[in-house]
Amino acid sequence: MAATSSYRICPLCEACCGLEITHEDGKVLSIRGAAEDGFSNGYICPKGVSLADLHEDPDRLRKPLVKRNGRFEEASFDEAFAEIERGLLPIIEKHGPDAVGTVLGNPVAHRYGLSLYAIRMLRELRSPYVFSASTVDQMPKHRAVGAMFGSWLSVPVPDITRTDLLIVLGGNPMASNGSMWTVPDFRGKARELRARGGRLVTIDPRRTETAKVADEHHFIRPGGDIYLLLGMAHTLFDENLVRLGRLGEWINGLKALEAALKPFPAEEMAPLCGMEAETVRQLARDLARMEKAVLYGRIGTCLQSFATLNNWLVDVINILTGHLDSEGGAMFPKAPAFAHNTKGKPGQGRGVPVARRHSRVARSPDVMGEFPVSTMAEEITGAGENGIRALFSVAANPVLSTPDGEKLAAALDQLDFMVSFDIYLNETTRHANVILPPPSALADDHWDISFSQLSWRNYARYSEPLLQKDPEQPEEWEIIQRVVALLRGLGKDADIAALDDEMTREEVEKAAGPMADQVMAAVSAYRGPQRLLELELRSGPYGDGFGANPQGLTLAKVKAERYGIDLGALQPRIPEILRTPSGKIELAPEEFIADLNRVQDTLADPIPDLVMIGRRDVRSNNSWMHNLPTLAKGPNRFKALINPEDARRHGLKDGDLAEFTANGHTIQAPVELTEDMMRGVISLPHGWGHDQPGTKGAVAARNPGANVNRLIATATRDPLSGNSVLNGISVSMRRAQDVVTQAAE
Ligand SMILES: Nc1nc2c(c(=O)[nH]1)N[C@H]1C(S)=C(S)[C@@H](COP(=O)(O)OP(=O)(O)OC[C@H]3O[C@@H](n4cnc5c(=O)[nH]c(N)nc54)[C@H](O)[C@@H]3O)O[C@H]1N2
Ligand SMILES: Nc1nc2c(c(=O)[nH]1)N[C@H]1C(S)=C(S)[C@@H](COP(=O)(O)OP(=O)(O)OC[C@H]3O[C@@H](n4cnc5c(=O)[nH]c(N)nc54)[C@H](O)[C@@H]3O)O[C@H]1N2
Ligand code: SF4
Ligand SMILES: [Mo]
Repeated sequence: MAATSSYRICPLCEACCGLEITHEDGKVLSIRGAAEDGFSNGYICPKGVSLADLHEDPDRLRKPLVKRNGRFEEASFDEAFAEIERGLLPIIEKHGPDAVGTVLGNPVAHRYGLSLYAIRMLRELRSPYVFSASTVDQMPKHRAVGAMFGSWLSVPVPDITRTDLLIVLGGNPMASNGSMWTVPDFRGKARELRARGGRLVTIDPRRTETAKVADEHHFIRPGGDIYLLLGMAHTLFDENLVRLGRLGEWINGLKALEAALKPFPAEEMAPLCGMEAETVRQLARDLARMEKAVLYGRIGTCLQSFATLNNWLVDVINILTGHLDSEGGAMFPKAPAFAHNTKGKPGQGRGVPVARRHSRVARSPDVMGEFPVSTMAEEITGAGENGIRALFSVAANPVLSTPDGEKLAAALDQLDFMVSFDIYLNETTRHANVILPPPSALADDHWDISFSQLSWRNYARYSEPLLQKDPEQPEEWEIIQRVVALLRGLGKDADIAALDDEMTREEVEKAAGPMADQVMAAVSAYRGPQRLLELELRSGPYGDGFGANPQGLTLAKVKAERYGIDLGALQPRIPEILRTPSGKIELAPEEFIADLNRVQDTLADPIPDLVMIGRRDVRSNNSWMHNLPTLAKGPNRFKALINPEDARRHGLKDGDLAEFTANGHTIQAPVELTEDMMRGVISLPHGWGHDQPGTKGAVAARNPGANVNRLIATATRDPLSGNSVLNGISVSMRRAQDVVTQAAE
């Protein structure tokens, strides 16, 4: 076969770049950014290039693993499903579905088949014990926008190509490529912003890669964002800068907000966030003064105790300065498929449910249908007879990604049965009884199920499978559908195509009522996740309405355009997007106002001597891409960045190995001295610690790093969202006794 060039949307991070991949006989020859893709304009990062490594990685699982007598053995899918039937079903029969927990990891959001069928599995299982990476990440954002706009995913994103001022708080898009904001080629867009006279400002305890391409950078004390944001919001009222504009008539709670902000003037807040009062006020004035400006907060604002309040206040400030839902401000994307905020009656809804249930041990409320992932270990070991006895881990590595990995690993060992849907035998899946691997990502088709709802521009893009999968190997959705069949008691040999037909039909009946037959007939060309996508596209906001609007989108039309269909720049969506019971933006939700009391209680707290925060690197991705040679080469990335003054105080020199202690655990990391760090702050990346016995990752094991999450206790959360506090952790630091200076390669 001659070399072919195929278009492929990168499934690795939120930027969703379009790639051009040449391949021949199942081998990847080259990967580059697709220049003609108007969404990502040819952008690609080193991780995108490493898709070839991922495809070839000899350690990536091709066959299921089944644990027998404590050892993993390769097995056929048939044997693996038989093992699940034998090991899992009796547990459910005896203890009910509540005995089964599920933990979903980050790649679930990046693979639409996995995402849609994992949801189907959760519905079938009917256990409330669902956990995910969202509660060590963006849950505070969902909690905030849910209360304000009535839908978990109505997240406004910066309209970067039209703004004149972008303030980035606690995000580093130059390394992360953007998050809760799909913005491929942030660097290029930031450059254009500055070229047209606009300004980029960063606020971060580290002078980051993004700070280095910005006009202005301010250090902020970790966890200090709440004081900064309160001081800014206070300033807007204090200096009479509030301009609601068009949104005025869609707002509830302005007076309550103003009253609640009274105790938080910039002068009192500034020392608590480590900034000057004048800077806090000036930032508020700059936003208020500019016609097109936007404040964007990301993970730095989420991994702290007042995370929901931070995320609320970011949008509050955008609203008070007239920048929400307006050109060049923070705008709501309108996705062509799967968006809750394009369904139902426009402008009003039921809002979002919270605290319908509470976890058994910590009594932590559910948010977005989940309990905090930091409660998972105690829900296994501490809930007695009623605890979790079996677990599904779906593309998740919580032993490295969630607080106190050691405690969680011990809890996983106490499970009666565990099934992992995963591509690696790693720190988490090594605890499983069965691991079920999907085919290579390059053998899968792709639609951005989550990120089309967070995009800098509205677009419909789809990519076909690029390589043929092994015919013996089921697709990932088929693997999950077969587990669903097991849960239904249909046995491992069930006809899953028929079951998929039946379940899809049930879903269509709910949405289309008496039209169900017609709708099912209209989408009969497809099956599996493609059929669900076709249904969503055609019934979506740009869809053909199954014929009612012949100009509208169908999957066939999207497929016919190699680089997708441009649906235009972001447009104002208020009031249409609102799904609150009042039909208004709730500016001052009661629970948020009440949580301000907790802020007042902290005003006199002492400031810790040394705290740890996280960091991302362009050549790394959470915990699972450390086994790919193209990314692993170059200097060691697992190192602690510290300010030279802190190093001096602790007798450390550049390159020394230091010990960091907290939560009863100690880890070691080499230190790098840099003025880029704020004093009193140490930056260490998460996702390392590949030295566990019984894992399979030869490249990763050569440079294992250590698991920073061992230093973090499970109990510290933002009470409103259940999100873990992972940054601003007080640690002690000293020089390691036996210094093994690791020369950087
Ligand atoms: N201290 C600290 N901790 C953090 C963070 C931090 O900033 N600081 N960040 C947090 C954040 S934002 C996140 S999102 C979490 C991530 O937390 P997790 O989602 O638990 O961790 P990942 O490292 O993304 O692990 C993904 C897993 O999916 C598997 N996988 C990859 N692709 C596929 C696939 O196509 N199918 C299947 N079935 N499996 C696949 C990988 O092998 C791996 O086991 O970590 C969090 N942890
Ligand atoms: N290359 C690469 N890209 C990734 C990932 C990856 O691991 N590697 N992970 C992906 C995932 S899962 C996510 S969620 C996104 C995250 O995307 P981003 O939010 O952009 O993530 P970070 O690069 O960790 O940037 C967070 C910044 O917050 C700062 N910070 C820490 N504590 C505080 C604080 O208390 N206040 C303030 N204001 N700032 C603070 C940190 O110094 C850091 O610069 O990235 C995604 N993209
Ligand atoms: S920025 Fe993200 S989506 Fe783009 S190539 Fe890199 S990993 Fe893939
Ligand atoms: Mo994340």
